[in-house]
Amino acid sequence: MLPLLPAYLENGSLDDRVLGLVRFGRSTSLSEGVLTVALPSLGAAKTEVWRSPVPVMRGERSGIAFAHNGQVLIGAVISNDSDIEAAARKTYEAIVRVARGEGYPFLLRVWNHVRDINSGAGDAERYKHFCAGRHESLTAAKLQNHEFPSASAVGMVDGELAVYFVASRSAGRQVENPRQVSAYNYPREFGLRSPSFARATVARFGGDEIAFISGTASVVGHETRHLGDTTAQLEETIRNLERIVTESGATTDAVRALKVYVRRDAKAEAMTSPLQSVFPAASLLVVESDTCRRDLLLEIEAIAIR
Ligand code: 3EB
Repeated sequence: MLPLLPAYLENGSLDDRVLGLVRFGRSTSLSEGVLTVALPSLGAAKTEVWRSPVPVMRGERSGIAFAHNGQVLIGAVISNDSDIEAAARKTYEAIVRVARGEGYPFLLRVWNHVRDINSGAGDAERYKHFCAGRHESLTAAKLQNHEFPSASAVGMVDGELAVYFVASRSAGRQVENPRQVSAYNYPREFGLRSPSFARATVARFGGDEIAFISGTASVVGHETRHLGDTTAQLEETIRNLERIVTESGATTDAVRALKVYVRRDAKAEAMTSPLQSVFPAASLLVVESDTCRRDLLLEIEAIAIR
């Protein structure tokens, strides 16, 4: 069995063993099952490909393009609604409906891309509206805090909302980071509705255990650390990653994929070698994007396998 891991490639195309294919570019679209998100890649890798060990079944329902293989379903959806709260609400309603309808009711991992994620002041920030819409749909679908999927939520420069996700036939195990307040318990200053995600989810497929580590940043407790200092934020983020990897039952050697989101003015080249020395087996995808807090200069997600 191939483990459920993404490959970060220069290019790629769909065939009958591809569960999901995402391109990182300058515009946002969903066409013929291929999602393109407006997050320019800063390296050679521009495509995320999820291969299946067995042929997949492909479909489309409620605006979601998906493929499944008997174990997992990977779906992609975009919304062109400029009301980001409504876009998030409808998108998450559709995700839950399709995941359950196709027989993959457990959301393991969700990637969220929000245009101009930091625009708007205070509670009017687009990210906070996104959080409100997501929260409303997930709680309407009867998900408890400890059932939220792992996630990332970052900015993009075109479109309104683009989301892709991995859902499973059997439940994953949610893992939190003791160095950090659980996002769903963030205090009121971070918005009327807390961000609905787990720090990690661990799933078992055949003999493999896969840990999906959420977008991780320089947050300790609930506070951003090291304002304006990219190097120190990277170091703090690595400490958070090491801890959540350990809490997930994996090791730093078992981290196989890292996606790095960096703000325009952060130095992306300086991140590669510290990351490769801590996570020697990881392949890297580096993209330019905003993060969900103005003061976070970078966010890093990971996938580990055992
Ligand atoms: C943080 O630790 C950084 O809203 O889905 C990371 C991962 C972050 C996911 C989300 C937000 C999300 O709070 C931000």
